[in-house]
Amino acid sequence: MTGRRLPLHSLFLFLLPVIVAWFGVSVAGAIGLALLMLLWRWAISLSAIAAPARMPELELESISASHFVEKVRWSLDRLGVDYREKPVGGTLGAFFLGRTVPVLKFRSGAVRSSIGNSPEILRYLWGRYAVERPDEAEFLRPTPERLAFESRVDRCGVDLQVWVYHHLLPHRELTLRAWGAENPAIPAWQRLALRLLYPLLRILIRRAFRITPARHAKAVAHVSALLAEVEEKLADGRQSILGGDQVNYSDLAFAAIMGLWAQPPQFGAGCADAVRVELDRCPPAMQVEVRAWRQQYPRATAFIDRLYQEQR
Ligand SMILES: N[C@@H](CCC(=O)N[C@@H](CS)C(=O)NCC(=O)O)C(=O)O
Repeated sequence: MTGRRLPLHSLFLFLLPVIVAWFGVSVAGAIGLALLMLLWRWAISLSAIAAPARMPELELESISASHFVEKVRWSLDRLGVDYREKPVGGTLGAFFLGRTVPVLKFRSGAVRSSIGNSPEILRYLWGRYAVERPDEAEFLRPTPERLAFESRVDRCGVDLQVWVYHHLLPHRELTLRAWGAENPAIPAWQRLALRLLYPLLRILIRRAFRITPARHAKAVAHVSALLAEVEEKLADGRQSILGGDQVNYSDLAFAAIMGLWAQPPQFGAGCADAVRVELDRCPPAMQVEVRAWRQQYPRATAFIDRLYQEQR
């Protein structure tokens, strides 16, 4: 649990060649400096054991607008556990650190551990809280049917990333807003980096998601197929998509992932307001597709809206 001690060390590591060149340090001096850096690093490891940095018990690394984050955030809120959310600028983590969000960090003994990937995070929460808080955690109970449904919902989550970028990427200001460039909760240097790097990030996103008109059409078809299936299931008046009257995590996952296009006002429970792009500001073709989904799948859409209104 090194806290802020490691970033400072890393900064000096990058500066070291500049210092050596600037001051014309000799070979022996450069070796001495390298040894000092190693000693410093060792001291950080020892200090983390002797005096761990103060950290919240649970920390959720997020991108405020992310529907995968919302799936986990909603589950944490429903569990009623204390956690701190740490939002970062959209795409920066993926392209510069090689990781996606959500990431849940937590204290485990003397060290700090982390889990990425929303399904694994939910399994961790179930494993950890099922005994400690059985009533609150019951909604997280995994069953083969729920797990299978969740992975289909998650695949649609990827389709919705293709869908949203297909529509938003040509619009710089809208995309930047969604990434957090206007979100005061995100460090100013990240907001600036988003603005400066936008042309590069746009190319990288296009490549990463292989965004083409054909891929967009496929994404719409996949999302529509899942909505149609849920529409049919809900026809018998059930309260939970897979049956029964008790909402479980797979219902929340469905509503959170679909929340990317349905945009219920409660999405994010206040954490995503500064990145929201209201429907009437969205490109017309995007508005048409949202309205078509609402019209064609009224039960599924009402389910998302109601779950957000009543349970978020
Ligand atoms: N399978 C992952 C998908 C996570 C994912 O794709 N997250 C997106 C945000 S929605 C992300 O981190 N993108 C990279 C970035 O924007 O830095 C999960 O379920 O957590």
